[in-house]
Amino acid sequence: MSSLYDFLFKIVVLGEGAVGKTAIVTRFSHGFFRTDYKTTIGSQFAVKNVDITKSDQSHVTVKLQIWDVAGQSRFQILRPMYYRGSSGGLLVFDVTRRRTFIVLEEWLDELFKAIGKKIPLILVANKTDLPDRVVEPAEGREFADSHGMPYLESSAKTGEGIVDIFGQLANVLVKNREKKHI
Ligand code: G3D
Ligand code: MG
Repeated sequence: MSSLYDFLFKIVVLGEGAVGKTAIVTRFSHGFFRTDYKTTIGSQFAVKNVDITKSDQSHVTVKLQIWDVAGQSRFQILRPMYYRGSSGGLLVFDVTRRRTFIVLEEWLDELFKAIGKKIPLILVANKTDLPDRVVEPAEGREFADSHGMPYLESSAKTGEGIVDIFGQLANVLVKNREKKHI
């Protein structure tokens, strides 16, 4: 094949400030966790290829353009611009801060208003390495079920769950795209 990838998708990473959006994207795209990066200003994106094995056992390469959007309210006015054209996303909360879980609905609204349709999302419960967890898996799963999205847990610090999150999202996006072309 002449191209370096079979599919290209823009995905957005949403959630309150400090839930770990930048840490998740950095861990996935560069393979490390660092604590000295600056708070995301506005938005930035990373690019990474993911290999998917389809149900017929064929392989495809999916290029993900991952937009890490600033969660702080002062960036609210800018965010819709970054959401446009996205095919899917990650909705992230911090299991040690209940507030970040309670506001998930607002993030869904903001995204939906900006792009005018539903797109595949994965609910990501991050910071599972920390001992002071307050949001239980059952609560996360219930929210995810009620919105028809998968629920996955992660720690950007240890790397647990990170590759799986992007792999699952890429899989769903490829399936969706192929359905449209039948
Ligand atoms: P954001 O992009 O959603 O705003 P960041 O969040 O990725 O900037 O992360 C916010 C803080 O949480 C950072 O700490 C980061 O190191 C920490 N963090 C992110 N993910 C995890 C995780 O899975 N486990 C733990 N223990 N910490 C995490 P600092 O102290 O640098 O502000
Ligand atoms: Mg950030």
